[in-house]
Amino acid sequence: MNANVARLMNKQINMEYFSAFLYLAMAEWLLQNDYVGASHWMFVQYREELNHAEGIVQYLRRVGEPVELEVLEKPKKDFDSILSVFQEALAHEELITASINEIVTAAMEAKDYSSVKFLDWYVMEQVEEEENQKDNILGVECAHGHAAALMHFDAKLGTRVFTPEPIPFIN
Ligand code: OFO
Repeated sequence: MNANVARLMNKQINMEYFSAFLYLAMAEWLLQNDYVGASHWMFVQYREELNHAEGIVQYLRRVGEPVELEVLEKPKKDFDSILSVFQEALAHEELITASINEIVTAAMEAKDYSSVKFLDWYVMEQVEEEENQKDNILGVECAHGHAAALMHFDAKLGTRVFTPEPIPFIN
């Protein structure tokens, strides 16, 4: 594998594990602030991120490229409101999208077409990731600070079910 592509893939593993840590920290803040449903939603997201990280780990193992694990940054634990949690989650997902796009560009430049194909799933997953956070922001905004409406939205978030997503060629 091209050295730059391998470096970016390994960096992405770290970013996906950091996403998991960040969402676990958000889930904890939400729980401590009585948003039980939203906390559950974020906990499901935490588990999804572990799956994303593992997908890249498994891909590197299959192509014989060494996996290099780095120290994880400490996620923040305090947030201003449930709205700011989802806004920060969206900003984080936009960062992840840019990072995935950077690997695809590097893989294309290196004519590493199997990596380009593998990353297809991640490219489309990012559309969903950003969409989810936008929906969450809208859900909170539509409640206009009314406790009953917010509780209703929180209950809806509590129905999210974790289903491990099959990552092509890996799961
Ligand atoms: Fe792994 O997609 Fe979110 O961060």
